[in-house]
Amino acid sequence: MSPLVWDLGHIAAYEDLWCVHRLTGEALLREDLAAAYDAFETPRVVRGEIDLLRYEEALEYMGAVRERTESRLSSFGVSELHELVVRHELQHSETMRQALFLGGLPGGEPEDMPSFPASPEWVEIPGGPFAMGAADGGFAYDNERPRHGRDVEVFRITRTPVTNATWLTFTEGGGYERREWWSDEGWAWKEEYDITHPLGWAGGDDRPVQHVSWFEADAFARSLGARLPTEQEWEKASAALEGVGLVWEWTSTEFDGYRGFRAYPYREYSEVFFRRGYRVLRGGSWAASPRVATRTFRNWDLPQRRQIFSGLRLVEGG
Ligand code: AVJ
Ligand code: FE
Repeated sequence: MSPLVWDLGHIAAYEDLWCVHRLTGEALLREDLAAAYDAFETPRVVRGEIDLLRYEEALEYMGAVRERTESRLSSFGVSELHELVVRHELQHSETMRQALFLGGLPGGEPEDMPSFPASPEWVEIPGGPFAMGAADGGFAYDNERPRHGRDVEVFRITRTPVTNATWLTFTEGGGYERREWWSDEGWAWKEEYDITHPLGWAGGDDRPVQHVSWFEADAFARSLGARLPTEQEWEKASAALEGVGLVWEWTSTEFDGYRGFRAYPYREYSEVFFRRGYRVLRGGSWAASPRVATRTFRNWDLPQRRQIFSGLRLVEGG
């Protein structure tokens, strides 16, 4: 993860870049900070080793940027770029909560979560075509467009997320020892890092499991003769599901652009992550804003990641 102060400076730099520099053509407020707070020029591994603004300085920088943004609104109006920047900040608040979780600090765990049954109800989703992706009009990320037709076979999906209690059955039933339930890559990862349980347990038995990797989620599903949903199945079923938006839900789909994808407003938001082994997560989490996590929103992460607030639900058939 990044040091928390990096996120603060990055949120400010991103806002200045899009809400002032790109919108009006003016120079950045702090050109000297641009490289340090650019996610690609300064990747995570080095963020802890370079000079960063101290906490108070970062807040001051952020305040100055916000004033600049506001003062340009009267002549330039509110644009899609502003919405991009609002959602960017909201996404980074979730990233910061992941760091808080890893550090065992307040704010890294949900205050409360609803309860769900250990034996979930299965909902049948009829096969046939449906429109996938964000409709025209309104803000959506580039990777949610273009909206396009997809066909899925009939399948059954659990109405509610997998709970801690159900995960415990897997753990106690040899889930982390039964080779046949794991993919080759998943097994190698589990062995190398000696993984024997989720990275965290929040709430009681009947709360959604979180902090499981894609590798674990995939093995868990196989242990029950089920599988993870594809992202098109998830999106088609989404209106029939309960408990969406509590934990991100792993899908079996590798992150890629929809046919006809066009990068907007910059390639590094999504395109550079396509076909690089990232898996799509859907829904949202207790730490995510519903303004970001819509039913067409696509999150992605590597299959070994588990500091994220990630759980799953199951699918059969299809
Ligand atoms: C969509 C959560 C994968 O954190 O890498 C933040 C969001 N993009 N700044 C990420 C994002 C640029 C992105 N995820
Ligand atoms: Fe960012």
